[in-house]
Amino acid sequence: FKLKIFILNQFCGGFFLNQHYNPAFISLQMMKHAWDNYKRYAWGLNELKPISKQGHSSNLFGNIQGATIVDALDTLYIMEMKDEFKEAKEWVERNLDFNVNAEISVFEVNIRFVGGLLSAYYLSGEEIFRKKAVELGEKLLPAFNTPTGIPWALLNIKSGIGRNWPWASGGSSILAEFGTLHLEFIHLSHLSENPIFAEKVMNIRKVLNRLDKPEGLYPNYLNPSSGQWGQHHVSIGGLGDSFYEYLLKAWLMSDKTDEEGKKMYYDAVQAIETHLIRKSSGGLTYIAEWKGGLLEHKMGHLTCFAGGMFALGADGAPADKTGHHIELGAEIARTCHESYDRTSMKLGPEAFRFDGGVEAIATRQNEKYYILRPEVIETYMYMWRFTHDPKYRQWGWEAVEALEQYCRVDGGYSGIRDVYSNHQSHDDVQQSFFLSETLKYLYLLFSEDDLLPFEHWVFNTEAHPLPVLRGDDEKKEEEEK
Ligand code: DMJ
Repeated sequence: FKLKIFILNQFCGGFFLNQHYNPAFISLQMMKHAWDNYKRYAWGLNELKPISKQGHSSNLFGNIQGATIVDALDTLYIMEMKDEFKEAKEWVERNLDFNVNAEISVFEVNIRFVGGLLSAYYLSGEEIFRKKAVELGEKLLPAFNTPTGIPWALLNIKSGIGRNWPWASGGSSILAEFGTLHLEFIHLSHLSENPIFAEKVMNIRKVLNRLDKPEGLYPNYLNPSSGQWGQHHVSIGGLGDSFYEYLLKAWLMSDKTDEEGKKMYYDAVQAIETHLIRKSSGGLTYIAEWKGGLLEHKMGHLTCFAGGMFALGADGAPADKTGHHIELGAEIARTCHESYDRTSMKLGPEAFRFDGGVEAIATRQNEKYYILRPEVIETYMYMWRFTHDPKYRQWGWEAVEALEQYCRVDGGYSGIRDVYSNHQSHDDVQQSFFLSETLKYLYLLFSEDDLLPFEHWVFNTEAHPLPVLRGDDEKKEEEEK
C-alpha cells in the first residue's frame, strides 16, 4: 500500500502525499479497481467473485441481473467517472429487465435497485432511470397484498405471489425490511404522480402505531396476517436497523414536515437509550440486543450505522438534547473503531461482545468475518461532517489501508473470513454495497462538505442520495436565492 502511494506520488507530483486524505485515491485507485474487475469478469451479472474471477449470483435478486451496475451508478457519477457512468447507463437501457420469473427480496431490490435508479435519475436527470424505477416499483406492489398491508419479504415478480422467510418467527415479516421502503416509495409517488406508493408505506406506519410496544420498543417480527408481533426480539442491528434510520430520514426528507416520523424516531431512541444502550466496565458505550426483556451484550457491525444516525438526528432532538445525541454518536463511533483496532487486520468483525471478560471483540468463530460492510465508515463520515474532528478522517484512512492490504486482490476486493487471523482467507465475494456504500462514504469523508450537502440530500440505507422534497413556497424561495 505504502509503495503504491509512493509510486502514485512519483506520477502525480506528490499530490497524494501533500494531501494525505485525498478523495482521488478512493476514486482513481479503489473504485476503478472494483469496477474494472467487475466489468472484466462479471459484467451484467449481479456481483463479482474476485478470487475465482467470475460472476456471483445471490438469490436476493432472483434472476434480476446487474445489481453491481445499478448499485454503483450514483457512485460513478459522484466520482466523475464519466466513461464508466455512460457504459453503466447503456447497460441499463439495453439490458435491465424486470419481466422475469423471479422470486426476489422486496427489501434488497428496493434499497439497491429502486434506490440506485432513483439517485441516478436525480443526479443525472436521465429519464431512463426514472422510468425503470417506477416500472420496478409497480412490480413490487403485489407484496402489499396481505390482510394488514404489511408486505411480504419475498415476492415472485411474475406471478405476484408473496411469502415470508421460513425462519422468521411464525410467518412474520421483518421490521428492517418492511420498515425500509418509505423513502423510495415516497419518491416513486412524487415522480410518477401516482399516490399508491406513498399510501402503501403510510399504511405500514398506521399498523405500527396501533400496536402496543413492549417498553416502547419495536420487536423485529410482525405477522402480516394477524397484525400481531412475533417473538419479542429487539435489535438496532440486523432485522431492526434501517427501520429506525428511515423514521428519522422520512422526517428530514419531507423538509421536516413529517411530524409523525419525527415523533416515532425520537420516542424510539428514548426507549433504546433506556433499555439497550449500556457502558462496558472499560468505558465503551454499546447497543445491546433485547430478547423478551433479557439483554444479550453483543453488538453487530450493522449496528455501527447508529452512530451516524444519532448525529444526523441531533439537531432535531427534543429539549436541549442536541449535544447529548452528538455525544452518543461519538461514543458509538469510538466503540466501533475499537472493534476494528482490536483485530489483527484492523477491520471489524461481524459481531463483537461485551461479556465473559471481553470488550468489543468477537468470541465466536462464525462472527469473525468482514464482508466489506460500510456501517463504521458511514458513521465516521457523519461524525466528520458534524464535528470536523480530524480523528474521523484518520480512522477512515486506517480502514483504507486495511482494505488495501487485506481485501484488495488482483481480481477486485474480497471479504475476509477471520479478521483476527494473521493469514488472510478470502470469502471471494465483492458485495455490490462495497461500491454503493463503503467507497462512496469514504469518498465523502475525504471530500468537502458541499458535495451532497445534508440540507438537500438524504441517503437511503444503501447510500443512494435522494433529494429533500420541498413544498412549493420553499422551492420558489430557493430559486429566487
Ligand atoms: C446494505 O445492503 C445496507 O446498508 C443495509 O441496510 C444493511 N446491510 C448492507 C450493508 O452492510
